[in-house]
Amino acid sequence: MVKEIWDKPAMQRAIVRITYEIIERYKGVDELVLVGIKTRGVYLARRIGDRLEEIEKKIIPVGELDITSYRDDRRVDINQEKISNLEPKNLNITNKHVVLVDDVLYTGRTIRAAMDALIATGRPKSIAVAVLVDRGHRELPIKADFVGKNIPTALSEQVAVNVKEIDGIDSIELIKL
Ligand code: 3GP
Ligand code: 5GP
Ligand code: MG
Repeated sequence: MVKEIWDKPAMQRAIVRITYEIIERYKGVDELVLVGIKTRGVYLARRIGDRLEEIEKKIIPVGELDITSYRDDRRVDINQEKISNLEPKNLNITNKHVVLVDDVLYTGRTIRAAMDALIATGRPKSIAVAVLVDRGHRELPIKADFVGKNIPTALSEQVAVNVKEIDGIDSIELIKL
């Protein structure tokens, strides 16, 4: 069973709100770097970055992070060298306020892995987390600083976050398996 929770305008409003919350928190954007977690977090980070640039009239660096080799539960080979896939390679995060952006926050393991991957690359002044959906069920002491929507879920449910760049449509659906 699929239930639509948010349509495109609702998603856009959440992104605009998160953008203003970021400006308020950091009192501007001068030391800000956004890092989107692949795959869909990247598109959300770009949208927040575009909005920030429109409002603040400044360039906001937006990076992309692939945390696969930093996961504690998915690593193919535990001895495999961890590859920090922060792109672009010349993105400087040292002494910056980094906001990690992802679509869904669930157990928190992705964000933990992302923090490891970031710290292997530089020494940020601070790290915060922005997610479109917090679906609960944390397994680690991790919280989001900026949340589009809290959607309490059962373990048997999934939240489908569709972004037009990949899925052809912007929407959030709750899927009961
Ligand atoms: P994303 O990489 O675009 O964020 O986690 C890998 C992909 O699987 C994610 O896409 C996510 O959208 C999707 N996914 C859907 N439901 C789940 C789920 O319950 N757990 C995880 N880990 N991923 C899910
Ligand atoms: P965590 O590591 O916090 O358990 O899960 C977060 C990551 O897994 C996110 O990058 C997200 O893409 C994916 N994820 C976990 N649960 C869901 C879900 O219900 N829906 C979607 N779309 N992604 C999920
Ligand atoms: Mg994701």
